[in-house]
Amino acid sequence: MNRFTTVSIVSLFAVAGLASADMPTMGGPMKHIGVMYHDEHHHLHLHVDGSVATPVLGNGGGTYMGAASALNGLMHNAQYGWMVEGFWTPPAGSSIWIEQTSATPGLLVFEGGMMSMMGSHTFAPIFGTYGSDTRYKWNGMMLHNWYAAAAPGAYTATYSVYFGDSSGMPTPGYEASTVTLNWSAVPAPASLGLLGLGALVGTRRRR
Ligand SMILES: [Cu+2]
Repeated sequence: MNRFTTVSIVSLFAVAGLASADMPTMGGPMKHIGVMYHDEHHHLHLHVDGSVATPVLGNGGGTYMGAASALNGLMHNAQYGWMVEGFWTPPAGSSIWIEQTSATPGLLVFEGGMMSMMGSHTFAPIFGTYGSDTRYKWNGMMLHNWYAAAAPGAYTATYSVYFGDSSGMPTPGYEASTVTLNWSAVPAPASLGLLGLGALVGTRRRR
């Protein structure tokens, strides 16, 4: 075994080690859904940041440890984040609820959180994923959930945001607001890393 072959094997192990210890990445800059409440009109207002392009469900083939393993083998993205805008609180006795009213079949959602607190992300299935409740009681902290899909294509999900009691029953007298989010799922060229490594081995051997 010559010196160059040894180097190649070491780098192969290094690459494999990094892949398994990886945390999933957002996939791009944050794209916030601003949630405002106009008390004088008793209605919630939603605004999606239009300055960030449609998120891409990508990075397929990643292998993650622990709770994040929910994303293993799936294209995924966490750019969309629910964010309270302005200073307001829900009406007395009410919470903010987010209900997924429709979505493209095959779109999966897992519970995230703030991107700066990855350890707090549960990756529990939400919004109807794997039979979970389509409604989610939101505590008002920035919430970047993980969207995932196994098949390429265009995906959408529509949400109704409203004030409700502890069981999710809408609070009378307050209007809900709806928003539709979009993604495109584009499979990553999974073999690229290995091809790159192969080229590296070839280069070293030729010397
Ligand atoms: Cu954010």
